[in-house]
Amino acid sequence: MLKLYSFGPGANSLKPLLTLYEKGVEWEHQFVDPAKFEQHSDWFKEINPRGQVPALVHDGKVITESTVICEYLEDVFPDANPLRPKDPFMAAQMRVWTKWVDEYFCWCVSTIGWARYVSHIANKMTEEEFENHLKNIPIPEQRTKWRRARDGFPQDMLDEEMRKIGVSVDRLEETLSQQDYLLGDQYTLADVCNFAIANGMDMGYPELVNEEKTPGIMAWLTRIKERPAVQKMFAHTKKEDLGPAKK
Ligand SMILES: N[C@@H](CCC(=O)N[C@@H](CS)C(=O)NCC(=O)O)C(=O)O
Repeated sequence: MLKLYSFGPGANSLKPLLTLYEKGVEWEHQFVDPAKFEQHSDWFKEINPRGQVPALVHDGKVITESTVICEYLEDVFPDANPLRPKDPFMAAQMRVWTKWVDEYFCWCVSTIGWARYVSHIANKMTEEEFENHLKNIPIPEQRTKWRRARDGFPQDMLDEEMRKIGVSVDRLEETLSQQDYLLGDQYTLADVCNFAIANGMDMGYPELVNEEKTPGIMAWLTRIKERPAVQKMFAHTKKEDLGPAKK
């Protein structure tokens, strides 16, 4: 039994969704509704005490951390459309890319996303609702992030994160202007994990990601979106189709 808990096709949740569709295995999806803060509910924290998605449950065992989930799926289903190079050196290069997403690229995009979008959710609550809600958030750093989403992020922090987004875009373009995928010809978890964060940047950051400045990234995004598994995933994994999360 394989069950994924996720916010649907975006950011960290997108990584295992893409991997599961590429693998074509039997699995079940449970949508965790961020609008209802279901990631901080007691039932979900029993699955992931950190109160974050995605989380995978396989035969009663819980696997967390989006990139780790993808590697786990690769280990359990190695023959179904391999997404990790067999060559140890190339596998190491893949992990340099996935580590970079998790430690650098994802964070700057996330902070700007919180300032732009999560701030609206945080500001809809009354002071009392907000303070009560904070008590359900298990990670102290996430509590700070929620507070900043409500009160405003320091401008120097936003400037620095925007600078890092620029660095990230340049790094991706440098490679993708020369080859189809991040490791060359093979589509791997390096692409899955970077795509999960980069998808939509042409709309969110049109001044940075566009046909003129970053043709390599644009072609790579299109190439990935044209993959049958990716098309199927986006067609099937709509938030509204999944309904509210149930225990
Ligand atoms: N390092 C974790 C990060 C997970 C994460 O940040 N999840 C976000 C969604 S992309 C989340 O659950 N945010 C809700 C919250 O923290 O309140 C991973 O890669 O899985």
